[in-house]
Amino acid sequence: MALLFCSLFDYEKKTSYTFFVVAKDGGQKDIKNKTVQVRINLSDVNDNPPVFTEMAYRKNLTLNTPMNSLVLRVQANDRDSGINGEVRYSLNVSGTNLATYNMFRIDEVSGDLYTRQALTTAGVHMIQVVATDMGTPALGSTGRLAGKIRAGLPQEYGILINDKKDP
Ligand SMILES: [Ca+2]
Ligand SMILES: [Ca+2]
Repeated sequence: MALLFCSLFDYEKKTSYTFFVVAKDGGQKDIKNKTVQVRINLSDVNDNPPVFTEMAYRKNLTLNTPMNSLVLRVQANDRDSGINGEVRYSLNVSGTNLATYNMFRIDEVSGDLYTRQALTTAGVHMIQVVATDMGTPALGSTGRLAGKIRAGLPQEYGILINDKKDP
């Protein structure tokens, strides 16, 4: 006996299926039926990358904000289960000016972005944050942060994050 399925299964939509299979004997008289219940449990595969919750984050900070100050929390959600949906954050050194990269650090679990040093100079900074799940193979997304420290009043630090999935 073979079962043919005509649609794709998606663990994120339904994790198990239950149905009945009826077996009939081939006799013409006194036909006997046998019914058996079949249950199929699906396993999750890592088919969803983390997706940042916001297209743009904005935060004002005063000039001379001290080191180890919380700037903002970035968050990316992953629809997969278990480690396939567990997200880790990092700053992308290759996509960020080294001086800017050295000004910030990110908590890899919480996504909290902190100042690594006091913000003492005005300027525009571009930061790339990467959200990666822990599946095998891992899937990732890149968030682009554009930060601006203004010297004049009001002094502020604005950050934009644009979600851009890696190809
Ligand atoms: Ca999945
Ligand atoms: Ca995933």
